[in-house]
Amino acid sequence: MSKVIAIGPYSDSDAAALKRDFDALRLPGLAAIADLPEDQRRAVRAVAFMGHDPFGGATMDLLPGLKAIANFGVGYDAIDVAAATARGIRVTNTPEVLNDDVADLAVAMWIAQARDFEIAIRNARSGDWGRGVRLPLARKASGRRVGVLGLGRIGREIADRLAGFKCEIHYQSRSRKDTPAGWTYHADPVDLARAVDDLIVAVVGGPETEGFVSAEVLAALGPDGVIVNISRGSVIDEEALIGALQSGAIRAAALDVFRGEPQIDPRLLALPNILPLPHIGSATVETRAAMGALQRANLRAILAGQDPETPVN
Ligand code: 8YV
Repeated sequence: MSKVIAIGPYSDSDAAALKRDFDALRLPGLAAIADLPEDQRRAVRAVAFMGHDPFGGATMDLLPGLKAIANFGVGYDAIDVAAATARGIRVTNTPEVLNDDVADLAVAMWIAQARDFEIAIRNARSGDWGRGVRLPLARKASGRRVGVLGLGRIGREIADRLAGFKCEIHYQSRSRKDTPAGWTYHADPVDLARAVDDLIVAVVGGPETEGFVSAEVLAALGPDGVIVNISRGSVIDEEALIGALQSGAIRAAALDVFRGEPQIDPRLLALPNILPLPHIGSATVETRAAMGALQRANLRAILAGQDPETPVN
């Protein structure tokens, strides 16, 4: 009987490694746990979890021998960590190994919106260029004043890249960070938005940051502002964002994450001034392989009674 359950859309190689290393039982989702025979549920010691469906105490209670939830991803807002801790369950995540990919994507999205990639690609692909259809001029990206909301591991990588684009860097974090000279700290997100041209959201998801990017923050960003979100959909008040994009209160948005994803609010998709992506921040062969290896190292450690490499609790 399998001691490990694997849940999520793993790559073929990660799925094969979970099977090879742990004889993991693959399930389509958390809901399928309830359908397992009781002796199988009792045998489970660890869940290799990938995804964003809420993993709460009631699900944990279906697995009375559970010792570990090894999350495939740095963000673990889907997992009720307090409920896990109360049950003696270790939670782990996969930090650091995805920083480059997520930061690369954030900067790419920011440039894509400054330079109006979507309109330009359509112009070339459709043959409009050949027919002499002229494009409106885009905006310059280098040298803009950019605010990074959340200067954690990924936020810092984004800011370092933006510094290479000669941007003026502003950031908001719970506390002032040790940064290169000239980076400006703002305690309040509205103050941050007021001080910059564009805003990149890199703060962790979860209840503490729910709706952090409010209508007030968007208004403070202003009609030339672009907002980029590579964090979690929950961080932005999506109703306020839709209103701001419709009214022109901000210029554009580039979003890799959404409330209720993988469904996207049709009102957002109807807007010409958003660049939507299907949560691909860490989705490269190299990074997903590193995330999978770290997830399995954490599982191996906990099942052997040792401390995991990257514990959450
Ligand atoms: C997901 C992510 O892990 O790391 C995170 O927090 O959001 C992503 O890298 C990935 O989408 C798999 O669920």
